[in-house]
Amino acid sequence: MRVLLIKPETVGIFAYTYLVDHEPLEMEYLYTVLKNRGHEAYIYDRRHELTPLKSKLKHFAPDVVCITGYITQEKLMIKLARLIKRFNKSITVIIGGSHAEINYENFFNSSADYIYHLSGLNSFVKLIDYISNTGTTPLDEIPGICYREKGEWRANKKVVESPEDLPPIDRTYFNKNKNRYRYLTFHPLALVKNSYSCNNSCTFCYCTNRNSGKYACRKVEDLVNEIMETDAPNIHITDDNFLIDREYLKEFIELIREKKINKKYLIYGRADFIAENKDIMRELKDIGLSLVMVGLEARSDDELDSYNKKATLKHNEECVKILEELGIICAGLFIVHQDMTVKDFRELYTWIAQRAIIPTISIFTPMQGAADYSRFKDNLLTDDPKKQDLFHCILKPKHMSVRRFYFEYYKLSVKLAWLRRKTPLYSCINISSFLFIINVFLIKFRRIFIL
Ligand code: B12
Ligand code: SF4
Repeated sequence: MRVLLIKPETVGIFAYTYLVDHEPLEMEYLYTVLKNRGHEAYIYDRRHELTPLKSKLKHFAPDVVCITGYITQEKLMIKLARLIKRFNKSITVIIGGSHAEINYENFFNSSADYIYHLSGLNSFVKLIDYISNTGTTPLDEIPGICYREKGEWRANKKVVESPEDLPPIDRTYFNKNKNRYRYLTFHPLALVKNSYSCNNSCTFCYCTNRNSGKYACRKVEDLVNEIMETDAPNIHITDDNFLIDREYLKEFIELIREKKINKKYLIYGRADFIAENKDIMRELKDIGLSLVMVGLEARSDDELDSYNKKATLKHNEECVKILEELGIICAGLFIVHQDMTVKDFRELYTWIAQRAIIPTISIFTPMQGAADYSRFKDNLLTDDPKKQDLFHCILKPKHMSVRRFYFEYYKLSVKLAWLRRKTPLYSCINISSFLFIINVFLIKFRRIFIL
């Protein structure tokens, strides 16, 4: 079969920069699985490829189209599915990805034939075999898929999976396009997926509920082998929390040394682990750990407790100190919430400004699929999924108007960005970074007329 793999265009602020741009790893996995089953697959990354959808469908003539996407892309994914069916209703359309995994019902009003709601790909293999008439598993026995039966959607049960089942990835697409991919000065940059879910349960977090809430990771040797075989000097391990197990990390460090791998690593990690495991952090720095995205979230224990963070302000303080001492970039992630006063915004600025942190500030968002969602869902100012990008105020602020809240939020973000403007991490930002915005506007304008 011929299978078209669509990575839709970015929605929101990330569309306006090429300074944070990642390979379409999920599509490279689907490509690998399909190639291994003898199918012809093509990655159509609409963030970069300007060919209109219709021409792509005409020239590639797919039997099946797979569409991925995040929450902000929900409407776009539905629209793409509709246009594909309008072009040729015999094309089978499968929707999947992080958003569909938990919120698959949101796609019941789409023209898709199947909705895929798992993290792993074992069921995808079964589904593809079913569609190509080479399989033995009937539809109702394929876990993690939704399909229509007599006009009604039917959702098969989920299963808990492990990333150990993912196939060794085929990086042909990455190798062809690697110069695109970067995280600011870390360029070229490859993504490596090593785990599903997280074993903590912060109430705002969507990721922890994936894979039915069960954390699972790959064997260290598999991770290290993939890193070794990936032709990129910078590796972003996408695990929601890579700093979980001391013994696992010791083995990781040992293997990286043994195989003499010389790369830089970007990871996500928790403040409490960093605060309590300085020795491991020192070793990780020694083998190339360069940046940790760490959810510091707030500057008081009460706020941290309200998120069920299970880490304290003391951990945060210690974590920032350790990362500074070791020369690892602390990319601190913070949340501003709707109970904050103007004074709270000011104090948060001061707290961050006084410490060695390169911050990203998000607005508290009860994301559909996160624990907090049911608590707040009746009070949301909008149910537009595009606004669930962590940069929109979708709850009514307690002490100010929504407009004032945005003003305080942008003031805080811009002041902090200005304060950190000389950090080496931002040294790649120059005038051409801004010219790129014009380019994006032109592309967006063109897509109004030809999608
Ligand atoms: C790197 C990253 C980014 C990169 C972009 C990466 C990229 N290549 O596009 C950047 C920094 C730009 C980014 C931006 C955003 N991101 Co982001 N990002 C991630 C991160 C860390 C890794 C994603 C990744 O590449 N994973 C690797 C791939 C292989 O795994 P996967 O996507 O889970 O796919 C697996 C399965 O889902 C399946 N699959 C995927 N698609 C399909 C399709 C079909 C048909 C099938 C059958 C299967 C299938 O195959 C894979 C096999 O394991 C995740 C968190 C995480 N740890 O996963 C958040 C995450 C995906 N991001 C998220 C969000 C919210 C955003 C933003 C909206 C907002 C923000 N402030 O970050 C923007 C939106 C940008 C956009 N696309 O419009 C959420 C998505 C939640 C949701 N409900 O969709 C996540 C889960 C984090 C979170 N905060 O909860 N992100
Ligand atoms: S915020 Fe981080 S530590 Fe908390 S549940 Fe999510 S991934 Fe885990």
